[in-house]
Amino acid sequence: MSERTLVLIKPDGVARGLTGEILRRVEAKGYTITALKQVSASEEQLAAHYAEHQGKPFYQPLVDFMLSGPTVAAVVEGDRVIEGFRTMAGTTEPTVAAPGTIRGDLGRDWGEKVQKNLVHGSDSVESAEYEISIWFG
Ligand code: DAT
Ligand code: MG
Repeated sequence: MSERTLVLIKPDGVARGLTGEILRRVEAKGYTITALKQVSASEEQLAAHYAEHQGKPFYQPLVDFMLSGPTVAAVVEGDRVIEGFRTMAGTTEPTVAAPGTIRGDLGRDWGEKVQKNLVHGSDSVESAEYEISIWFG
């Protein structure tokens, strides 16, 4: 069933010049990019996007990292793309993400205060619609 998801290439991915490589993987898989832009996220956007994590110890470092440079935001469509993109991204911590995944192949940095894991993908239909509204209005 076709659905859509929000994909973010986080500031580490943009800064390392991996935007093209990550979008190439999305397109090679057969998904369709239906909206795409580079944005400098605001604190308000990030508070909404990461509302579920507010109060956790990694919340402020995460927000500060997301404020550290531009992010590329994309709406991606395809059959079961929500789960499919998260599989392509790999597990949250890039140091242990599987080879073949974006985080496993390209990611490396993970610490108490720095979580550079290159990409975000929505985790449900509801969060996808919510997050697309945050990033694309
Ligand atoms: P994901 O990005 O895999 O969906 P998530 O939604 O649980 O992971 O968390 C959002 C981001 O927050 C994640 O990409 C990096 C950071 N994060 C999550 N869990 C963390 C932890 N235990 N320590 C530090 N940062 C964490
Ligand atoms: Mg998440």
